[in-house]
Amino acid sequence: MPITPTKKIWMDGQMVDWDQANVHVLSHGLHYGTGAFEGIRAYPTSSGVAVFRLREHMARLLRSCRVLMFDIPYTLDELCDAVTETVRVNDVPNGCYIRPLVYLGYGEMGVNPLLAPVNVAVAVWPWGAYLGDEGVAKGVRMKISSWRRHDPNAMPTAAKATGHYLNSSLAKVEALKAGYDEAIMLGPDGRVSECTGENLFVVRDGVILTPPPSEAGALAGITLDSVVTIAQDQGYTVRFEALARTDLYLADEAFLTGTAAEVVPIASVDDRPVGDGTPGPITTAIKSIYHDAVRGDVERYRSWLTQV
Ligand code: PPE
Repeated sequence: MPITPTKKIWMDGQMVDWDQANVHVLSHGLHYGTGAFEGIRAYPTSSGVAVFRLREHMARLLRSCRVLMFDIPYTLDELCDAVTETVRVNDVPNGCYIRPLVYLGYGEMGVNPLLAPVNVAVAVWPWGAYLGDEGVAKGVRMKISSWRRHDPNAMPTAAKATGHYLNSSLAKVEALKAGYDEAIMLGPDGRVSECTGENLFVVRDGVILTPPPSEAGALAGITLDSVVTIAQDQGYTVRFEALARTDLYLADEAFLTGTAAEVVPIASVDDRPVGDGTPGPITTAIKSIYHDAVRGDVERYRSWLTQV
């Protein structure tokens, strides 16, 4: 998806012009995937642009750094301020996607990361529906990937590390080349893990099920957490449960969640329609409440928003 440039990118405490936000080609992260990042969205609300669950995202970034042993020179408050400041200076009244990135920079080569400088950047740009407007409206066609998700003892899946996404890219390309919209990956144990950039839910007999992220080697999604709260507040039962491939084929409803993707119905898995192949009632209800919550239109969830 093409990037629409904005004005400034926050780099190590400085606001740098978009076109000047460069790094050296021998930066450590470029060679070894030594980075950690976040994906956040800011939305237009009746009282101006607001960032959705900012603190939770930046806390997860710090947890990623802890797992990867990156000595990040900023506090949680400083990182949150860097985000709100970047959103503010870029003047994005319709909201934006926000990409905080911690990466090992220039000065050291070799896989030992401990001596490489730790750099931090925050960029924002307007980003539309990650899986397309039609996918959001009608549901996306999913394929179970031949690529397995990481074994948590090979890659620390609790960290949102840049290097992890080579696996996602392989699965995404396989799915797209085969004519699908997105891939579902099974974990090393053969149970359902997650998608290339989203968590996954199914609905069966009115109960909402999703794999427990740490056991499934999936990212503990913040959208997942928001959706679980919304669903429980609506009176639905939500269970964290291991899912087999056939649970996807036999689901009454299924949907994806992620910051970039938001809440997206699944129309089919491996060419088997989910339910009747159109978005089901529980998916539609949750998608609609999420849509309103991120825009500040649900009083109960106002505390999820940080005004910039
Ligand atoms: N799993 C993966 C692998 C993942 O990358 C994401 C977010 C999620 C689950 C959902 O997490 P959360 O956003 O906290 O609900 N993927 C981000 C990156 C997408 C990209 O292509 O870049 C995102 O949605 O921002």
